[in-house]
Order: sequence, then structure tokens, then C-alpha cells
Amino acid sequence: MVTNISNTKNILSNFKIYGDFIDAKPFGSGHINDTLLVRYKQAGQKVKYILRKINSYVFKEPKLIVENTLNVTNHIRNRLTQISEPDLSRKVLTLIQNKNGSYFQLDEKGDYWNVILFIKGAYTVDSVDNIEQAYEAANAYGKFQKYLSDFDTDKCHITIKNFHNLANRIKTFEESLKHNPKNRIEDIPELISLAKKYYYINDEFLKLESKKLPTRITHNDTKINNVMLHKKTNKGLCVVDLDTVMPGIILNDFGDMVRTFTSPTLEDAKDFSKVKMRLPIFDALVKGYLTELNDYLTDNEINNLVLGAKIIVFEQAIRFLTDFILGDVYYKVEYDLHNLNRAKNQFALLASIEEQADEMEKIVKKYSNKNKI
Ligand code: GN1
Ligand code: MG
Repeated sequence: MVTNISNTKNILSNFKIYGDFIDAKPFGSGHINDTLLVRYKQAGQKVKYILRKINSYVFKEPKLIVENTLNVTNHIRNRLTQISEPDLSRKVLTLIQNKNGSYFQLDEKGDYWNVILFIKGAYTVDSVDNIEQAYEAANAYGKFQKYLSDFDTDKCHITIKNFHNLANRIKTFEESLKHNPKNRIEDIPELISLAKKYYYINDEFLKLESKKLPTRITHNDTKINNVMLHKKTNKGLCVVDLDTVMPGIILNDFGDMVRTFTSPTLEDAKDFSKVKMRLPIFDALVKGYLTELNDYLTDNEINNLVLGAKIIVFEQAIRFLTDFILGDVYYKVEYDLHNLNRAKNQFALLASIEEQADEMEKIVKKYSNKNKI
């Protein structure tokens, strides 16, 4: 992303931010929105903000994201106040108003921008280095889920329709095979057969769906780098990137944690032999998550968490593969085969999960308080 400073300053001038602008730099590793870290000098102190341009190809109604984020953060702030949690501004995101009192700014091209206060003294990681990080980040997502357990699902907008609808993702994948607009499928027959082999995961899910999993307000993008960790204590501080907070099922949030916490490599690493589901990291993840949620989740949810991991890793693999076939229209790419490598990487992770599924089930049972006398 190329930063045009005068344009950035122009956008920022609409928001209620005081002091003197210092600089703005591209930030983070998101594939969708343009994100900048912006610094201001306020009364001698440097203060950081996150400025984001919302991707309107992906989010058809960006206003809905801003409304959801506002409602969800207000709800969490109230919950934290009730339990007298200290240091509130670092435990929940703060949205900044523009000078008209709204929480987004429309530019002359019709793009939506919003500004968030950067969480002070926090950092993120793109892959997990140790069990402590896995525990802390999963625990932060567990708390996030717990605080939202009494948020009215009818009051939360659907920001992307069918986002984690695996049947629909398979349909889109099948359509991409038919259209094959860039003649890319000729080179990848084995990968396409492999993808089809995993359709059984959707059949398993459909059988389960009839047993009704509760609809909750879920995050839907529970990547490891969407949790801010405390620089000094390494504790989970705050869950960020609330764009896809929507009514959903817990299996998806659990699944995306397994996807992004347990592999030692990044989702686009090209040495697929290094891609593995690491059991000790999975153990810490389950412990951190269920410590918060054991009393909130149903037996049916807990008993199917491992299926959630398979669902999300498979879904992500075919999302990357579909985007490769369609010519990289959705995810930002840095080189021609980027989406293809991402897909291969995710299929390697899925194979590793399949191999260790029994062990994973045992770990979930170990930390679950269900079916125990
Ligand atoms: C996208 O916001 P970002 O770039 O972290 C995507 C997620 C994928 C992820 C893969 C709205 O997330 O669903 O899991 O890339 N977000 C959207 O890294 O599609
Ligand atoms: Mg996101």
C-alpha cells in the first residue's frame, strides 16, 4: 500500500484528534483493508492511532461494520466497568468520532475511513512462539466471547453474508472451476482432487447442524494477530479487528484459532513440510479458551470443537484456492502464485489436523467440565 501523506492528513483532519501530526505508516498484515499507524504529539506525549480505509469490495455496507464495532465495544466496556476491571482503555477498543459526531468519514471517492485509538504498550505476533502466548491469546478470545454472551443477536448486523457458510464456499469453488477465467485450473488437477476429497467435512457439519448449535455473537476472524498482548507481561489485553463480528457459531472462532495458532509457520510459508498442527500449542489454546467458557458452552459445542478446526482450515484452503482460480480478486497478493501457496499451506495443515484429530479430542475432554461427575 502506498501512503499518500497529504491525502492521509486530509482524512485525519476530519476526526477529533488533537495535537500535531507526526507521521503515518502502513501497519499490520491484513489482507483486506488498508491500515495505517498514525502518530500525534499531544501535550508533549506521543499518541498512536489506527486509521483504516474499509475495503468496499469485501464489505458492501461499511457503515454496518462501524455500527457493530461501536455497539460491541460499548457492550464490552459496560461489562468491564461492572466488574471494576482496571485499565479499560487498553482492554477494549476506542473508536474516534469525526467532527460531526459520527464514527466514520466518507471521502470524495466514496470510501469509508475510521480511526481507533492504538492500544498502548501492546504488540501482536503473526505466529505463536510458545504455549504462554497461545494460552493468553485464546483466553482473550474466551473473555471476548463471554462478555458478548448477553449481547442481543438481533442487534448485530451481518457485515458479510454467508461468511462462514462452508456449503456456500464449496459452491463458489465449484463455480470458479467452471468459469476458470485465467486458465489456471489446468496446472493444478491434484490440488483440485484433494479439495474435493475434503467435502466430507461439510457432510459431517450438515449432520451436526440438525442438532442445532446455538447462534452467538462471534468474532469470525480469530487470528493470532488480532489479539493485542501486553508488552511487559505478555498477557492478552484486547481483541481487535471487529469487522466480522456477527451472529455465528462457536466452532468457527475456535477453528480459526487452531488455524492460526498451532502451525509454527505463517499461512503463506512455502516450505509445506514445516506446516504442522502442534499439540502442545493446541493444549494451551484449549485450556485458555475453556477456562473462560466452560460454563457458557453447550455439550454439543464442546464435543464438536475439533470439527470446527477442520471446517475453518478447509474453508480457508478453498477460499485461497478459489481466489487463485478467479485471478486474485479478493485477497491482496504479493506475487503471482501467492494464493496458490496459501491454499497448499492450508491443505498441509488440514492433513496434520486430520492425523492428530483423536489426540485433539482427548485434549478437549481433558479441559472440558462436561460429562464429568
Ligand atoms: C482476511 O482481516 P484479515 O486480512 O486478517 C479475511 C479472513 C481470512 C484471513 C486470512 C473479511 O482477514 O476471513 O481468514 O484474511 N477477512 C475477510 O488470513 O475476508
Ligand atoms: Mg479482518
